[in-house]
Amino acid sequence: MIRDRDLIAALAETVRRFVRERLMPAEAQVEDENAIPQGIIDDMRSMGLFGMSIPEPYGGLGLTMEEEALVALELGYTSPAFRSVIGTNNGIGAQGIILDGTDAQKSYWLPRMASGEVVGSFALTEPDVGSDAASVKTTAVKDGDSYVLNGTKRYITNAPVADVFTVMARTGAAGAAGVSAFIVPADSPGLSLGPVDKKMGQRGTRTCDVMFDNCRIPSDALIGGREGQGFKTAMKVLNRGRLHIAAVCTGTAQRLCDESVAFARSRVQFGKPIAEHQLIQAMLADSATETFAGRSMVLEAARMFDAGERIIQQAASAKLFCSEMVGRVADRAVQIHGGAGYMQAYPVEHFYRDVRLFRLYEGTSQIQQLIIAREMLNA
Ligand code: COS
Repeated sequence: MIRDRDLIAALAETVRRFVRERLMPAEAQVEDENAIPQGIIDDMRSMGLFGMSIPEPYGGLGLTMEEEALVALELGYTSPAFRSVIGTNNGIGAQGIILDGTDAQKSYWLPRMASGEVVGSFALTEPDVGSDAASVKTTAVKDGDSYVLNGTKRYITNAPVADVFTVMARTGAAGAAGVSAFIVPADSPGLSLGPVDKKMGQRGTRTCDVMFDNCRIPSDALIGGREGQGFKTAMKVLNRGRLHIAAVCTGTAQRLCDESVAFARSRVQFGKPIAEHQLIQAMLADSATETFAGRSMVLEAARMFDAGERIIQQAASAKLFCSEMVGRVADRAVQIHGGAGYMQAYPVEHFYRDVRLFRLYEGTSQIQQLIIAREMLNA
């Protein structure tokens, strides 16, 4: 749902200009330094991007899912690390509080996240728990007015810069019903971070382990004030997150199409630009068609989300299709670039590595297939 077409068109246009004038020129620097320049983070803060999906009463822009998807399509056009700076505050780091938090939790944390003063992060995955998210082993044991957390979370996006974590931990028996979600400030005693992970791509986005060693937090840190709701909170957060990721994938696919067209026009072989060779045209056409399909799918699923429909299947389908699709588009982009595509001097080289993650996080492609089939069979 788009509430005010002119307003959202203006926001998307502002983000498009920011991406082209500010972010794209910094892509090589981010690759080299594995960090986002502080000036860019400050600009994102002043544009309100940290709070684009946080409701207006809490200081955010309160974008609907369709509006958020339109912005994510723009942000996807550049290195994914830039989007990750604000990704957790709008997505998995804040949505648990937005969806299921108490009024006090929302009033305290959301304005701080919306302004970018506080960076949020989402801690579900563990060394032995990934796809089987209901099996979290990190424990939270009630002790008077506190909970005491013990365990390790793994590959946690933005953990090295996070001020607060949404942590899924076990308060009850085995399975989904024994999982609760907590808001854990990064400076809680007993919380420590592992070394920054060395990854295949998405340089500039930092992940690391988060360890809890008798980490004591007040009992009002329990999201929603009710035990046993954490798995459902996490799943609802991921429904929305998967649509967002699908939009980012599609934005990246558009960038790869544009890079491919530009290269194909300028590269001359057999006496003419390779764009005039039909085998190159076939790859361009396939990539453009798939990108259009992704865009259509994301926006339709986002509209359904805004209409309050059950979109578990559609979110999983969009994530599955768009993450696999951008992998194919990146592969063709490298192919069209030929040897140049293997060189770091051309952006398609890092996008080829960057997009690999989209098929893994927020649920692998195989998990999306399981979710889609379950929804079909249980209907
Ligand atoms: N949206 C809303 N609610 C959901 C849901 C979803 N997508 N998926 C499950 N639930 C609810 C169920 O309705 C059920 O509620 P009831 O107890 O009231 O019936 C509850 O959560 C437990 O669900 P279920 O029994 O289906 O749990 P499973 O262990 O079978 O879930 C999957 C299996 C694969 C769906 C789940 O573990 C999953 O999504 N894994 C991937 C996790 C992931 O994306 N990890 C990446 C790390 S985060 S970057």
